Amino acid sequence: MERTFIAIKPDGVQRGIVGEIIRRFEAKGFTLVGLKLMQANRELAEQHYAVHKERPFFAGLVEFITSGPLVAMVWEGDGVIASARKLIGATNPLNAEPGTIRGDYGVSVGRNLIHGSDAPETAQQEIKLWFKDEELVGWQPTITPWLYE
Ligand code: DAT
Ligand code: MG
Repeated sequence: MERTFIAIKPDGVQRGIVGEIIRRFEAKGFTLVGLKLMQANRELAEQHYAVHKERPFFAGLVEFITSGPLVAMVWEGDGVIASARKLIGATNPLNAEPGTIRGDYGVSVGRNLIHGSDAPETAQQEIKLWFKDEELVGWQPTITPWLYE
C-alpha cells in the first residue's frame, strides 16, 4: 500500500486544527501509520525544502517551519499521495477550493497550514527524512473490507 508524508505546519498547530485535519484523513479512509509532535531544526527544514533553496521565499519558509511545533505524520492507503494533495488543496489558500484544508482554513501562501508529498519518490524520501523505521507501525484496520473490495 502507498504511503505519504503529511506535516501540519506550525500555523496549523497554533490555529488549533490538528484534530480537524487528522479527522479529515481518517474520515476519508486512510490509515495513520506514524505520528509525532516535534519542532524541526534548521538542518531538517533545509533538507525537506531543498528543492526550493534558490527561491526567494526559501529563507522565510525555513524560518516559519522551524518556528514552533509541527505534527509529522505518515498516512497509508491506495492512491494516498495524490488524494492527500486533493484534500490539502492548492498551494495558495486563496486559490484552494472550499472543502479542501487550505481552502477552508487559510488566506496566504506563507501560512498554508499543511504539507503533503507530491509524488511517490518525494514521499519515500520525506518519510525517510522525518521518521525512523521503528517509528512507523504497519497495521490493518478491521474495517478494511468496508473500504476496499
Ligand atoms: P506545496 O506545499 O503545495 O507542495 P510548493 O512545494 O510549491 O507547494 O512550495 C512549498 C511551500 O513553500 C509552500 O507550501 C509554501 C511556500 N511557498 C511556495 N510558493 C511560495 C511563494 N510564492 N511565496 C511564499 N511562499 C511560498
Ligand atoms: Mg511541495
